[in-house]
Amino acid sequence: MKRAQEKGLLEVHVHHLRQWAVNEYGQVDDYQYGGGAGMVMMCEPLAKAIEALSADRQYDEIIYLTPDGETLNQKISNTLSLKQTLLLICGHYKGIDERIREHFVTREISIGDYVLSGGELAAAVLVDSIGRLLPGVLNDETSALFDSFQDNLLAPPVYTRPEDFRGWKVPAILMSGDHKKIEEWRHEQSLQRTQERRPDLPDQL
Ligand code: 6GU
Repeated sequence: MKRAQEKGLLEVHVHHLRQWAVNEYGQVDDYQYGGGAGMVMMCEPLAKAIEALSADRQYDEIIYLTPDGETLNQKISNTLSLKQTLLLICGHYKGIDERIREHFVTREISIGDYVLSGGELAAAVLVDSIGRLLPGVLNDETSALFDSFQDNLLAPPVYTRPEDFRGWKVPAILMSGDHKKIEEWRHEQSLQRTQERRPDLPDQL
């Protein structure tokens, strides 16, 4: 992602919510109505932040990173990689006031069924997974075309030198030079792997 930014393919701007705090103490959260443990991020700092940032850029999506959002997958990353400008909101504590979700947020994304202490790592994951799909970020060798999940298939096993390591040999087919057979073998391995490890993925054929 650093190289992508240096090449001008991607810009990431981080904004600190305390810039839009409600008082001189930098307050951006408060107790929740109805009682209960945990602080909630207040409407005013978030609304002001979103409005101030929207004056400089037209956002295609305003995404709130939250464990109760839609679980991130390759299809979502592919879709988001086609957008020009995204605003990612990282929550903390118990989350953000529901009214911000209703009136500003256009999409809510989780990175999996576990809880993080804040949305920042989730945002970093999302930026990486989108960023690597942008034209020019990956070279031919690392091309995203053959990634696991790109067709709802896991990637096949890979090998490099030596051909024999401690008596553990590389499958003979890979040494055959028969590219058509090799591609067939790889596809078969992908199918097998997907069936064994991820029978929950939508059908491949
Ligand atoms: Cl997006 N945020 C937090 N705090 N925890 C998470 C998450 C997001 N996705 C999975 N766990």
